[in-house]
Amino acid sequence: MSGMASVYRSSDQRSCRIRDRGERRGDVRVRQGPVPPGPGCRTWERRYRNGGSTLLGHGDQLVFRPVDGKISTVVASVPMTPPLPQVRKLLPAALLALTATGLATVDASASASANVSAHARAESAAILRLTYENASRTSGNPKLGFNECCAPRPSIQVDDLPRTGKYAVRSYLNYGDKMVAGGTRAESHTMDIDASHFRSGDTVYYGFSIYLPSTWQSDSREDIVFQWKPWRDTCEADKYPSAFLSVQPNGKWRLRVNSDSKACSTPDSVHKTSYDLADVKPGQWHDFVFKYVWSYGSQGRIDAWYQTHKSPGWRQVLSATGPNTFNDEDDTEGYLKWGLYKPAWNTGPTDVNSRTIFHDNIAVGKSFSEVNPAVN
Ligand SMILES: [Ca+2]
Ligand SMILES: [Ca+2]
Repeated sequence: MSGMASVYRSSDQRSCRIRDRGERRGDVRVRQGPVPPGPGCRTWERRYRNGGSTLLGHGDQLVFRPVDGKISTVVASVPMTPPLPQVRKLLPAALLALTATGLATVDASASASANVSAHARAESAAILRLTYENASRTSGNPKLGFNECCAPRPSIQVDDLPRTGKYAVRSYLNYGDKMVAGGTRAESHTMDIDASHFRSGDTVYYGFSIYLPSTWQSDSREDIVFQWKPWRDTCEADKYPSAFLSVQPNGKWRLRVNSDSKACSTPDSVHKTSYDLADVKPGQWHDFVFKYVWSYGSQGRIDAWYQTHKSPGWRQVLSATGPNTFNDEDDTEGYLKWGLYKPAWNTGPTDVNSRTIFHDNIAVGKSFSEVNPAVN
């Protein structure tokens, strides 16, 4: 197993940071430090707990691997050309595509980068929009990540059953699949897509559409199909998602919201709230739009709208105020995951032994129209 981390300068220009890209307890986690004299973060040196060290530049990608299941070793650092601009989060989609093209040395082919640019021009001003219309499970975004098991059997692949256009992404999970990132899952994630990250204080719209096959059977335990997941703070052993959408045994779409005003969250300190949003309808695309005012305090708010492709007509299904995320350190943010996560299968069987689900038109933006999953 390997992971990724990024080195960058803080928004106040006064510190350098490396962000943890791992989910496992003990994955490398390097704290921020002051900007050194001279070239600043470019010559910032950090020592890891195993005694290793490396020189890293601003925006460099850092590849690491766990040793003995808990301590990481730097195995390579990959300079980026050009370095990422500080204001990446504010760049329009077209410029984001150019930034992604600059990452081609990491994991993107030239053709994939070209597709990113084409998509950015053709589509809305959304911060992120994944339509899968280039017939790739990355939707042309080389920084999209996957938590999956069981090669060569594909867990996550593009499929010609779309909400709009020609393609969507299909996630498949089987009881007995080897656990990945601490659970039984087949999920796409945006850990390395900084523009999609969120934290307390942000106001963000999210849109996506989910299709359940007509053969979908009710199960005794939930299926988690979309997550808003923050990284851990240094003082935290593990962490719940801030929110996740699930299919419940009672046939409802349920949003679970977890929040904590304490800086160092423990399982006992987290406040949990659940909202049933709508009925689950196999054989239909379910369109969702969420507006989050992310806050670990009373300013938090979640509005949600819903429709199906067979019964178009948006209706608001949630208007909830109050805390909806965690009190985290300045450089701790959250990312998105979608697909299938079946926590019950970590420990035993349930009433079903396999699951297939489809997602399309996953978007992050500043307005309903930017993220509307019913339009291409
Ligand atoms: Ca599509
Ligand atoms: Ca925290």
